Amino acid sequence: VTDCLFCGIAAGEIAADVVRESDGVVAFRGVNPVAPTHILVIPRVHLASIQELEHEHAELLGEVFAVIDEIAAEETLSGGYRVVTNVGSDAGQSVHHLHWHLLGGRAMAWPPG
Ligand code: DGP
Repeated sequence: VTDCLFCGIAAGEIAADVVRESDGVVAFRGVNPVAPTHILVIPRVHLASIQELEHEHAELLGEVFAVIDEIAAEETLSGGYRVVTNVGSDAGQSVHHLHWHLLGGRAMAWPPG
């Protein structure tokens, strides 16, 4: 989608610190990390948020979580980690291309702010 930052990163048109890529997904380090490991996992296809997921995306979702698992092992997040996806303004979603935050490397508070 034109003017979508994460479509630009997925296409390689906008620079990012990409840590993993596959047919369906791209993972890269976010700017302004809020944890020692803060990686964003996105589908290449433009979806605004999980609200736009359909049954046809089942395989893609499997890929997303397989990639998260692989990155968590690579980043040696053996103490655990958190996976978050923000939807809409109450959750503070600022980029409207579906993404999961993989956060780790420090203890997390609960409930989240
Ligand atoms: P959210 O608030 O859930 O929509 O998260 C947006 C994430 O995107 C946040 O972790 C910061 C990251 N981000 C925003 N702009 C850029 C950018 O230009 N490059 C990279 N690598 N990450 C970005």
